[in-house]
Amino acid sequence: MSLIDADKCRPDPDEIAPRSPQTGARPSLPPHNRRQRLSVVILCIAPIAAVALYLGGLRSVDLDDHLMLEYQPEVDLRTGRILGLEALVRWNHPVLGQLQPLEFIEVAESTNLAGELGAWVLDTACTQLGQWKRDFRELDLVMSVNVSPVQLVSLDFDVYVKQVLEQYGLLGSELCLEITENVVVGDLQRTRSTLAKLERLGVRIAIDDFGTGYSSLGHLKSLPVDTLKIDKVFVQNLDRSEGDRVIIDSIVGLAASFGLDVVAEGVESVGAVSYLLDVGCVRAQGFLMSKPKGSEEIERLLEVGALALPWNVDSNDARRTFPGDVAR
Ligand code: G
Ligand code: MN
Repeated sequence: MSLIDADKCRPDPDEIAPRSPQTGARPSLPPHNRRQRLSVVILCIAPIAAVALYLGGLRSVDLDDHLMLEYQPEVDLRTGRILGLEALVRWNHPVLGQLQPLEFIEVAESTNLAGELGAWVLDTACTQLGQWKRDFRELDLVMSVNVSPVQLVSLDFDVYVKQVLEQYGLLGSELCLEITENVVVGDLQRTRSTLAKLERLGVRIAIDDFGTGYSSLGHLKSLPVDTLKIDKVFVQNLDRSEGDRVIIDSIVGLAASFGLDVVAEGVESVGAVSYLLDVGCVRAQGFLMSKPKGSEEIERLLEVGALALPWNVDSNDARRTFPGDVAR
C-alpha cells in the first residue's frame, strides 16, 4: 500500500519540457519550470510529513478526538434491504482535512500505531452496533470491520474480540471481520490458529478485496472463511468489460463450490446490478446504492430498513426494469 499515488505526483515530463520533434531530446528546464517541478515535489512530500508528524504526536491524545467511523450499507440487490454495515475509518486531520485509510494506515503501521488504531475501530464499531441493535430491534444487522495484519497476528486478538462482544452485548455472528488475501498468506500458521479461535466465538470471517491478492484454493478450503468480498476493480466496469464479467462469474462459481457467501463491492451502475443478479450475486455494496455515511445519516436509513433502489426487481427476480430500459 502506498501513502500517496506516486503517478499523480509525478509531473508529466512532456508537459514540463516537450521533446524536440527533430532530435527527440528534451531542452534543459527553464527556471520557472524548475520551480514548477520543485513545487510538485513539495506538494507530494508535505502530506506525508504532516501525517507522520501528526501521528508522532498522537500517542498522547485521545483517538476519539481525531478519528471517526463512516458506515457503508451492504444491501440485498433484490429488495434494497440493509443486511449489514461496513465500518470505515476516517481521520479528521486539522491541516489536511478528512483522510481515507489508504492515506494514513501505512504511516500508522510504520509508527506501531496500527494496533491501537485497529482496536479503536473495533471498539467504536461494536459500541455503535450495540446501540443500533437496541434502537432497531427488528433489523438483523451484521457489522463488518476491516482487520489489519498487525491485529490478526497479535497473540491475544481473539481475547480482545471476545471482551468487546461481551461488553456491548453482541453475538459473535453479528460481527464480520474482513481480512485481505495477503494477510492470509502472510503468516498462515498464526492466521489459521487465530481464525479458528474467532470461529469458536461465532465471528464471521470475510476475505476482502478478493481476486487481487494471492490466496489459493487451498486456503479457501482449509481456513474457516464465510464470505468472499469481490474487489471493486472487477465490479466498477462490469457493464462494459467482458473480462470483468468472466472474473465475476468465476468468483461467484468458486464461492458456490466452497459453500461461501459472496458480496460484490464497488457497484456503481445499474448494468453491474443486472449482471450480478443474473449470476446470482445478490449481496452488494457500492456508491450506486449508498456511499459510506456518518452515524446520523445511517440512522435515517435504518429507520426505513431498506434503501430506495434506482431500479425495480419483482419478487421472483424474473423481470427487472432499469431506468432507460425500453418496455418489453
Ligand atoms: O478495501 P475495502 O473494501 O475495505 O475498501 C472500502 C473502500 O471502498 C472505502 O473507502 C469506500 O469508500 C470505497 N468504496 C465503497 N463503495 C465504492 C464504490 O462503489 N466505488 C468506489 N470507487 N469506491 C467505493
Ligand atoms: Mn472492507
